[in-house]
Order: sequence, then structure tokens, then C-alpha cells
Amino acid sequence: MATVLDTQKLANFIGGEWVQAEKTTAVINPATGEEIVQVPLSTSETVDQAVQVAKAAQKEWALVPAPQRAEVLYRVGYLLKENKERLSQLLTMENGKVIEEARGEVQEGIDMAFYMAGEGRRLFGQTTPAELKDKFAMSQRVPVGVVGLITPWNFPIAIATWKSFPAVVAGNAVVWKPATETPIMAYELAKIFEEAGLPKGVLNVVFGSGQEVGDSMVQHEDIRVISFTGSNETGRNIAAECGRQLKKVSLEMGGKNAVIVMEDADLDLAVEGIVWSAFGTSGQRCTACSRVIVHESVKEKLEQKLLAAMESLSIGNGLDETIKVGPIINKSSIEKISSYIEIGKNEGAKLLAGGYVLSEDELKDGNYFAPTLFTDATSDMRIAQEEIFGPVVSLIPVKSFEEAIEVNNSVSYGLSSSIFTNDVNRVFKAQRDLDTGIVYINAGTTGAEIHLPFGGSKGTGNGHRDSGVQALDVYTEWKAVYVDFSGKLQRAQIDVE
Ligand code: UN1
Repeated sequence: MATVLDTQKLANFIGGEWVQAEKTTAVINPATGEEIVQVPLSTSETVDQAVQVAKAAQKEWALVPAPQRAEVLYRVGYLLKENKERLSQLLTMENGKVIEEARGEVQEGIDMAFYMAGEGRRLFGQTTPAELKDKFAMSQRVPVGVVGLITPWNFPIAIATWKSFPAVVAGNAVVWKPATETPIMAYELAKIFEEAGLPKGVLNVVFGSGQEVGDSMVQHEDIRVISFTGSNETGRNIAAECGRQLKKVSLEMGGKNAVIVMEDADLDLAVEGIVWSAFGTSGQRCTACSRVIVHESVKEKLEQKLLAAMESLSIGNGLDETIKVGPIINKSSIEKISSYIEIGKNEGAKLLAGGYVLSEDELKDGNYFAPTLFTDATSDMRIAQEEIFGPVVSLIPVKSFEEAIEVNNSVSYGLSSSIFTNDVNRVFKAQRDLDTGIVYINAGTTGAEIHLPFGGSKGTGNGHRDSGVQALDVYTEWKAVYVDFSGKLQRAQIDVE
């Protein structure tokens, strides 16, 4: 494979063919403002074509033994590995995240490939005692059919693998709409699936807007599952339509994640954890830390240490290995983040650092926002309640461990949380009482591993999980099978003595 992108214009991938669309739009490198490539803006007709092709391909694919389906994923894993550096560079170009993090994200995809390939030899069901003599009972996972994946720009390859790999190994066909801001990872992953020998039509990529492509996927009656990662508002609309159609839907819609720092914590370690999870990926992770709940007795010390650590953060184009904080995805995100700075100031929080768009000469064409620290925030403020999705963190002082837990749990999201403490009783209480789907002890709020369930409570989701073996629940249904070998008609519930 070439070291750079091999085309100026991306095409949809339908039934194993690369199909150009009439309308396209530019993909912009957020670090430089330069156009990288054109991406299709497809129509609902294209979605329908993809669904028809997927439907036909799925029937055959479901009959391929699962260990053989898994063989394709092993090959995908090796191809991702071979191409790791090239993919990481492209990922940094389209998304902006620094190269070290891009490599980490591609690694998540590699890990997911081998992990889910292993499921080809598991996909466990259960044998269960039957209530009647000479009768056998079991339950097994079966594919759902055609699944629709709608993936975000902030983890364009990792999240795509969390969803497409379990879907494919379980015997489904996929229609996938990647974010138009970051379509290159989708293009590359589709090419890798093709090279790995996935039968035509099992994975289809349709590029385009949420309004046109996303909506028509959600509305299409032959798509039986929608798996979505993105904003809360969009997720709720999707869920409403899926509910009307009795279509299964899996949602992951962000967080308002906090790091709790208790008075007995190792403050230097806490600062490292906060800086990494608040300003890594420029705060554009669902799991990013955007609140620090700190015991009042160590508040000032923590502020000083945080400010010192923030000063050493280098900001710029993530392709430069020395850069720690890359750009923000686009201008409208910059506007949203800027608006929260005003909101925070008006609410009475104290701005200690950052809060502005960077415009130095070498940065002026990109979208750069200074790492920002508010302090003396209170839990009821909008900056402490709403997802900002940028490098902005708010310190909330508290008087006790109990209050810290209460403040952590007082938001409408429930994705990730963390506590720094050396008190073993607090460790166990915190892991029980923090109401998020992911809890970290003495680590920041980011860094979930792919073999554990990823997702959260309350406004973060609807009970399903991406990644981990739990992801299979999204892409399979349960079938109960009874085999009566008694040779006579036995009636359950009635002929039981
Ligand atoms: C996301 O922010 O949407 O746990 C995904 C983490 C990464 C994945 C984040 N492994 O931070």
C-alpha cells in the first residue's frame, strides 16, 4: 500500500464495488486548514442499494461457519498491523489527534480484530436441562441480519472496529456511515476488509450527512440494528424512531467525566492523570475528564501543580512527535468551546488558564484552542453539567468524600469516573458508589481496554455496550431450541410429574 492516500476523491463501497457519488464535499486537515480529499455526500437511494446488497450477502455469510468468518478478521488484524504507521499518519491528518495517540487508536483496532476473531470459536450459547424426559434444550446466538453503524469523527477507526468486528464475526452484514469529517479511516478499513477476503456485500460503506444517509439508515425497515456513537440529541432522535419500528438500537452518547482528588491522594500522580485525560485528544473523547472534584484542603496545591503541568503542554500539528495537544476538529467545535468559556465566566467560575483560540502565525490556519482551567466552579453550573468536548476542565471544591461522590453522580451522563486516593476503604466504596459504566482508581478517566464493556449509565446510553464480549448482545439474538427424542408428544408444563 502507498504511504499516502491513493485517491483525491473517496468512493462509497457497495457490494464490493467502489461507487462514486454525484455530490462530494471537502475533508479538511484541522491542523492546517488544507483540503485532504473529497468525500461523497450520498443519497437515500444509495443507502437502499447498500441495504439490498447487504441483505443478499448476509444470507450466505450467516451460513459460513463462525471460525471461518473469524479467519477474515485475523487477516484484517494482520493488515492493520502491517499498515499501522501509515494509518496512524492518515488518522492524524484527518482528525488532528497527535501521532502517539493515533498509533494508540490504530492499536485498539488491531487488538479488537484478534479479540473478536477469537469469538469465532466461542460465540457461546448454553445447554440447559429440559423439564421433560428425553428432551434436549439449548440456547444459541444467531445473527440479526443487516446492521447499520453510525460512527463519530473522534475515534474514526477504533469505534468502527468495536462495532463492525463483532457484527461481522456474528454473521451479520453491515451498512456503515462514517463521520464525513474523518472518512479516510473508513475508506482504508473497507480496503483492508476487501484485501482480507470478506465476501462482497458483507460490509458496505456509505458516506454522507446524518440528515440524509443517517436518517435513511434509521428509517430503513431492512436494517434491524442501529449502533450509534455521537451526540445525545441525535441519539435520542434515533432511539425514538427505532422504538417506533421495534428496531434494536445501541447508543453511546458521551459523558461529563470527573476525576476526584482526595486529600490523601498522590497529587503529582493525580495531575498526570488529569492532564492526560483532560487535554489528551484536546479533550475530544467521550471519556475525557472535564471536571475535577477536589477536597478543599488540597485545592490550592492541586491548582498550582496543574498550572505548571499545563504550561509544558506543546500545541500544534500532531504529526510533529514533540506535540502533545493537537487541533480541534472544526470551526463549529471551536465556536461551541468558546461559548462555554463565556458561560463559565458569567456563571462566576474563575478562569485560571487558557480560554482562547490560538492564532500564532504557524497555528493560524488550523483550529487550536488553549488548554483551559476553571476553578471554584459549583456543580450546578452549566460548565460542570454539559459536555463541552474540548480541552476545558472545571475544578469543583468539596468538603468530604461523600460530597465528592454526590457531585460526581449529579450529572445527566454516566460514562467514566476516577478517584485518586490511597485509602483502601474509599477505593472499595468509590468503585461501588460512582454511578458510571467505567470507574478508574488512581488513573484518569480515559484509556478503556477493548476486552471490557465500554458504555455508561443515564444519558450516556441505553444499556448496551460497545466492545467486550458484551458487544455481541447488540449484534445477535437468542434462539431457544428444543429437541424431543422421546418418540411421543410430550407437553411442557402439563406432562411433568
Ligand atoms: C471515545 O471517547 O469515544 O477509553 C472513545 C478511551 C478510549 C476510547 C474512547 N479507549 O479513552
